[in-house]
Amino acid sequence: MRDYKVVVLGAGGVGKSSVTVQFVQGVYVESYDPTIEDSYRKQIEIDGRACDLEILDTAGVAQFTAMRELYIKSGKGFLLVYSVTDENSLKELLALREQVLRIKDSDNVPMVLIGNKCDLKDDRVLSIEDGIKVSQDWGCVPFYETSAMYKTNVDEAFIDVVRQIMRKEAAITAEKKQAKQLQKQNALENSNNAANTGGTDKKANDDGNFDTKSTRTRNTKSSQKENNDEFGNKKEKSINKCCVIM
Ligand SMILES: Nc1nc2c(ncn2[C@@H]2O[C@H](COP(=O)(O)OP(=O)(O)OP(=O)(O)O)[C@@H](O)[C@H]2O)c(=O)[nH]1
Ligand SMILES: [Mg+2]
Repeated sequence: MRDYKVVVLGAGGVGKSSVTVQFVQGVYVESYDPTIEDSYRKQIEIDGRACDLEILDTAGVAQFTAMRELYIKSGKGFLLVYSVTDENSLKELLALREQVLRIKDSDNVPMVLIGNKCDLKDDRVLSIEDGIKVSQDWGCVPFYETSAMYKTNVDEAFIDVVRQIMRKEAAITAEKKQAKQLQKQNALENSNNAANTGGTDKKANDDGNFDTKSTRTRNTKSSQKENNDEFGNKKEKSINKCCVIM
């Protein structure tokens, strides 16, 4: 079973704990008890794959946020939560996202944007469009309006971020596999090349016209030709070949 570490971030009181507890335990917490740090585990099957989720519910209130950097370092995916009833909570997320990207040193971090408390119609100060705009500014980060109270879009948001982590891991694995294959192919070509060079040398010997230098020069040239792209630029493979021959 694969481990997926998801971190829930956002300003104080936006509903991070309520959303998390609704997802993990299926209950709604009415009371407000500011979080210092809570960790949850949930096993879930996503796309036929068993996943072990570790969810870190972080503090939003300023006096408890000292550990944020550590949480971000350890997280693989992030739920960035604001409340549709609190304009400042969305503004705070902009800085939080910057912090995530900086610490992860990447623009490609599994992430969802959540506008929580969408059931509070009378208290709403941020529209769906406000959320969509931010999601677009962030390069079309998936955006969900949620209600922890009614469990609206809660599962969907968590599953989305886990899927993003899965996709990212699959892409990294595929890249590694491709690099390995390329390495193997290069090694094979190099050894073939070395064998060819030996063969030509032997023929030259048979003809009684032994000239290692000219044979090598000829091989190098032909290697260079076949290893140049259509614009005459050297392909990386040719560098390896030349290294072996020379
Ligand atoms: N109506 C409504 N109230 C919500 C919703 N989500 C959370 N609340 C309420 O908002 C208050 C704060 O929720 P929490 O989940 O504790 O907020 P938090 O983001 O974890 O707060 P910190 O831990 O201090 O950062 C609680 O009283 C919740 O019951 C929601 O979707 N709808
Ligand atoms: Mg909390």
